[in-house]
Amino acid sequence: MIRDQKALDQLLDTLARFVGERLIPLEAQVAHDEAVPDAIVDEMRGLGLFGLSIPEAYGGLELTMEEECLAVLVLGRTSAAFRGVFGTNVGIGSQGLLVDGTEEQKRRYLPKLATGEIIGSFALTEPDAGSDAGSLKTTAKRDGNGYVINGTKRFITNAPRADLFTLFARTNPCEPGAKGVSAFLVAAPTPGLRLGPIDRKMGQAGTVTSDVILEDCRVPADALLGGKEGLGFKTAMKVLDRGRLHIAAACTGTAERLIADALSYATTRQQFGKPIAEHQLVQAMLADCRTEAFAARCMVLETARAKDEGKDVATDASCCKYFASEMVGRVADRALQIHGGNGYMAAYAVERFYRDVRLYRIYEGTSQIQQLVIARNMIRGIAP
Ligand code: COS
Repeated sequence: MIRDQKALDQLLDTLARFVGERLIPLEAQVAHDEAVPDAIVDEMRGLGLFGLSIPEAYGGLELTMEEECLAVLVLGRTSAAFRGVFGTNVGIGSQGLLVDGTEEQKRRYLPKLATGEIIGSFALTEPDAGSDAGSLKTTAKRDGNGYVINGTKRFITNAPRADLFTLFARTNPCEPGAKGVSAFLVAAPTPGLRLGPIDRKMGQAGTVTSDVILEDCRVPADALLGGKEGLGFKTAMKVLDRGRLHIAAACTGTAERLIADALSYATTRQQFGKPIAEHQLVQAMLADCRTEAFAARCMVLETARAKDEGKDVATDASCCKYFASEMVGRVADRALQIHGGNGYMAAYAVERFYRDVRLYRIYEGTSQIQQLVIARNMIRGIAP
């Protein structure tokens, strides 16, 4: 749903200029330094990027899902490292609070998340609980007027920058599955919470992840999200439904960037006496990229509109995440192929994007988990 086309066009225009003039020129530096410059983070704050999805009542821009996806399509046209800075505040680091938090919890944290004064992070995954999120082992034991949390969370995006974790732990040891899980709002620093070293990764240099280790970490009772035990798994699933749509938009934006780079290369690079874009086998690769990215764009925007209408989009969000993340992998592969030997060289952005996009098929639910969700919902008759 688009509330005000003119205001949205202005925002998208500003974002496109920010991406083109400020972020793309810094991509190689950010990959080398593995850090986004502070000045750029300040500019992101000024543009309201941390609060894209947070309601205006809490200081955010309150974009609808369709508007957010359109913004992310633009932001996806540059390195994931940039979106990584504010992405958790827009998505998994704020949405649990937004969908299931108490009014008091929302008022305490959302305004600061919206301005980027604090960074939110989502701590679900563990060393032995990845796709099987309901099997997590971290415990939160009721103790007097609070809880004591013990366990290790793994690959936690933005943990080294985070001031607030939406953290999932088992409050009912007798219930080994999803029903025994609760969500907590854990501030950092808190005694008993420490971070592992920053993970070394294949790509996405400049996005930071690490373990979050909890050793007798005591939190007050009002850190329990929504004030009720046993609802944490459902909160996580609702957050991921939305996150999957956001990621699908990011994948599609990145595919569109890669297509632009491949087209520009193909129309200038000469072989056999003419630009390689005039060779039909190169044209086939360009056409396949365009067709698939267009399909993903249509899927994402239609699903976003359905979500804005209040429809249950769990199945279609998984379809979008599954298709768009696999699609951008194929597009990156073809874009690299079009660049030939140059595509394998670090001097060309496609080499970096090829590594960066590999993660999209894994995080916020692997392709196999998306297939499982889609098929399960079809069998249960929840999805047509
Ligand atoms: N929205 C709301 N509730 C949901 C839901 C959704 N999208 N999906 C499931 N639930 C509810 C179910 O309705 C069920 O509730 P009841 O017990 O009241 O019936 C409960 O949650 C448990 O669901 P289910 O039985 O389907 O859970 P499973 O343990 O079988 O796991 C999958 C389901 C595999 C889908 C889940 O574990 C998953 O998404 N795993 C991937 C996790 C992931 O994406 N990790 C990435 C890291 S986070 S960045």
